[in-house]
Amino acid sequence: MNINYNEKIPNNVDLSSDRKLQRALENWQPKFLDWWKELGPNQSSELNVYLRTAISVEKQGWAHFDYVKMPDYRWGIFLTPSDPSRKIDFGMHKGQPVWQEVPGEYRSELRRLIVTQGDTEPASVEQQRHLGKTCPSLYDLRNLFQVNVEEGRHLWAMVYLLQAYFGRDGREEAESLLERHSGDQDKPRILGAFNENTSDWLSFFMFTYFTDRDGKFQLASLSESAFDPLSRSCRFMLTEEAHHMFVGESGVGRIVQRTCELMNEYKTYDIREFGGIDLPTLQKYLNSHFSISTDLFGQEISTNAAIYYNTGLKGRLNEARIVDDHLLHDLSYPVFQVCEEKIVKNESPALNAINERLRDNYIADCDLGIRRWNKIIENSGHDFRFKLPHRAFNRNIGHFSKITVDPEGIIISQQEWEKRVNEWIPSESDQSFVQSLMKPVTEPGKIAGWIAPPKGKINRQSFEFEYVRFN
Ligand code: BYC
Repeated sequence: MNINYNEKIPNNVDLSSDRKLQRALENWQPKFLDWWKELGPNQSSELNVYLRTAISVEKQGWAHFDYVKMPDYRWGIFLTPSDPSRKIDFGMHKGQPVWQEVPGEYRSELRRLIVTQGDTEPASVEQQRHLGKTCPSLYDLRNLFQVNVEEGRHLWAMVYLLQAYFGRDGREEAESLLERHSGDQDKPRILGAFNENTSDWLSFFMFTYFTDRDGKFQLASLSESAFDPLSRSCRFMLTEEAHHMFVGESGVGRIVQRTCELMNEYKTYDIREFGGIDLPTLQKYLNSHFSISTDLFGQEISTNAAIYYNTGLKGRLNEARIVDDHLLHDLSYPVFQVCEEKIVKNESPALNAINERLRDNYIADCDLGIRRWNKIIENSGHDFRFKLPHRAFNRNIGHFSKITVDPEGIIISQQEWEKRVNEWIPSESDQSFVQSLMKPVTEPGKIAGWIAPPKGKINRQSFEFEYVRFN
């Protein structure tokens, strides 16, 4: 079904045929807009931004680019086309047709998964709301806003599921998604990483590289769900998510590029006084964002995850491509654990290790970008190399939250940690230095001194294009 843009809420779910649901969503819409105006990008309502809007769910040509004032962005509900022959690929219902309704016995687990996913979307918009004031270029400002409106749309995707399939509870949850706020003392966002500050653009690029990548892996697992509307929502969200990770990878890559240029120009690693971010500081930001995002995969051994898998609610990455029985009752999986003051790999029941397996997939994917950033350094003639810290480093969730570990994975005392932590994660002075570079550049074709201009284009528009108009 095509997307209908004549309705108040653009959609490809035939919303007009369900008046009750349509009314419920139209009732939620002004609340969403109030939230956007209050906690979305600061002072952005009057800006004309060159944004892409989804106009179809087909792989080719799904997006349309034009200037839009963000409060007028057409947030809508888009699911990938349904496949009537789709069967459940894993768990106790393997081989049965997927569900078009929520089975009563799984209602609360499914709602919890959808609420957790939904909660992260507006949280990230809240975290990034002040960044517009210090954009390094119009190109970057536009990318920030693109990410923000699409996170807003991802919230719509989850709110649609809650309102369409969970009745009154779903409507209440949809309200709560706008009532919890990132960093709020009384009503914080659900997952740790979404209560952290994203106060500078280096943090934004690291966040879109590492934390949005958790989004990619979680959405991919949820897209395996036996609950077909959730699966189809997540599949389309993944299409948009790719751009967010591109923003992260290319953003960090451009900083590394500029850092190397300054190192070559001034023949020193210590380029802070020349307005660049030195490589050791970048490594500290990387350590911090990687470890916070690694927490987002939950406990290494998780009965929740086992239940989600066994009941068909949440699968593994690319479930159908994995060669095993897709039941996992008799299989094991290697899990890092603490044993006699050392971190070792132990075989654990595979069903309980679902979170850890996804974390492994994630870490391998994170490493690919690190290699590309290292290539930039290598091509500039320098020996420094970035490295992902050990998965046990700086953790707040799971086995490793109880111990202190250096980036190499060696267990150290709390005292040693406190002595050395500033070598590994950004100290207050590192953060103030990075913050001191954050001065807005809003002239088309101009860029801040700590980041290189992009090589690529947005919809064939070059870097010089006026991506955001201020009048
Ligand atoms: N922070 O058995 P466990 C995205 C809690 S990002 C705080 O491991 P489970 C995006 C847990 O709630 C993707 N608490 O739990 C990115 C549980 O509490 P209870 C978001 C945490 O449920 C950028 C207890 O610890 N989507 O899309 O198996 C921009 C036991 O843990 C945390 C999803 O996450 C934490 N990090 O695993 C915008 C997918 N971790 O029951 C968007 C949906 C665990 O003891 N969520 N706890 O009170 C899930 O699949 C699961 O909820 C999790 C946690 C994998 C997150």
